Amino acid sequence: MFFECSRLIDGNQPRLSNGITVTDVDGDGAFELVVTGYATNNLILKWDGSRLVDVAGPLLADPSGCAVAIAAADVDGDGREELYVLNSDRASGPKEMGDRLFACFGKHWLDLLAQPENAGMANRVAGRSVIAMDRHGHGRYGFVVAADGGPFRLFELSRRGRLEDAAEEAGIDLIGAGRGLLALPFLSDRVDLFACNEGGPNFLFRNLGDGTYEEIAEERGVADSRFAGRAVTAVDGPGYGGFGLLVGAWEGPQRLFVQRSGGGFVDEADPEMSFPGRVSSVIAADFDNDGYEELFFNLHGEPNRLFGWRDDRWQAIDLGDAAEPKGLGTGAAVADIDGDGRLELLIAHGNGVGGGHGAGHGGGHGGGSPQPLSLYRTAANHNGWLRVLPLTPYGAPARGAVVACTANGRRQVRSVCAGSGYLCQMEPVAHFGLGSARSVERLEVRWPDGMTAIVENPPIDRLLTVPYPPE
Ligand SMILES: [Ca+2]
Ligand SMILES: [Ca+2]
Ligand SMILES: [Ca+2]
Ligand SMILES: [Ca+2]
Repeated sequence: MFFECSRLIDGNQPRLSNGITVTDVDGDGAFELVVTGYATNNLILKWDGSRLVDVAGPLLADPSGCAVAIAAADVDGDGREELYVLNSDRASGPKEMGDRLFACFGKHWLDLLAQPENAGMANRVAGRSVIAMDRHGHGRYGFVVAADGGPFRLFELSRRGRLEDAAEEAGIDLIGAGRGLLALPFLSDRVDLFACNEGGPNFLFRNLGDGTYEEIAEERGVADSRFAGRAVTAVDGPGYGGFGLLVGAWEGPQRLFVQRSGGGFVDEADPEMSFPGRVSSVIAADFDNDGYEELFFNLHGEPNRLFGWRDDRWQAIDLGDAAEPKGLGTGAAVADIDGDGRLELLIAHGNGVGGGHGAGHGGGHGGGSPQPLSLYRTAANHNGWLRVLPLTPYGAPARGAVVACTANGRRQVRSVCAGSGYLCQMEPVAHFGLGSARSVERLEVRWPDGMTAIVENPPIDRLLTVPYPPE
């Protein structure tokens, strides 16, 4: 499936890389790839038409940081996405180094967590994941931080412009060994939250409609109490009654939780898919634009795995160059970097404290096994495609929105990524492969507040931006 094109990354040195996000850092309307570094600099990789070039300035590069996870979202409603960088200089429990919440004012970035008015908000518990969550659906996002050995945090901006922790008010302030997070409307018509815990039951938080949550993992069949859950993404499988959950485990069985009528989940991973391995991240995306998502498992020190929907079932398919049997995968993300309508795959590697290593064995500064990033593309084909970018009322990417695309009578559903896999966030675009279809009958966009917009017969083979509907 994949051909390596890592040579397109300028100055691609061995390093300890972890999480990745895809966001418009410089405000020019095009997305950059932001790659965190553990005791090394964060990268902001910008496509210059032929290569990915690092454009990070000193503040965002933050070379002294121990960055593990990253997420982007518009916290203050100015239409630009802020960046939350989770630092962990310990594997679990109390940590020394605080996190960063970078915000841009004009052309000037600053760390909101370093401002005097936010003193006391610093996160001093080690963690692994951060994602964006618009729990009220009003277009002003919070960041959920999954702690390891402390309660989950939810950083939001108050009306007075100060950061506050709304986790207790929202009812998500539980203590676990937090790993992968996923936030989208997959249980209710508002943004729900799934959280993997390594070595303990997962959390499934259903939005009660008012931005508060009830935890129902056990009753819905996804608690999986002794499970080594690490990474999670949403899957649109043929015939599924709603989004399925693909959960990758660190040295445990992989799960494909499919939602049944009534709301319960059933694990449908067959023995080949569930085979244990050191899974560090998972991605569901239609890489070949045939109209069906592939399921990608990024493993740490073992060959990666890829499953495609072939002959009415999930089958292991050949990864090509992206098998990388010696890759110490940490995070991975997809984006259409060159704008040709086919997704590229970027894989981060390394072995820092919060990355691929198992719980509790942190090396701290200077350890680990540095490796360069790797970038993959797929072969050109004649399949059609349509990419949809819904915007919030403020003009930022509407992460957590859901887009349905009907072509040739078949309906596909994607969510706009607010955070998934592990440590990562994908591009905030609903990407649809169309196979041999040459037209789309209908697009339906549903924002996190329940607002919907219908687009009949949209043009295909392009990126379609869908603004929030006017009053
Ligand atoms: Ca940009
Ligand atoms: Ca903003
Ligand atoms: Ca496909
Ligand atoms: Ca591409």
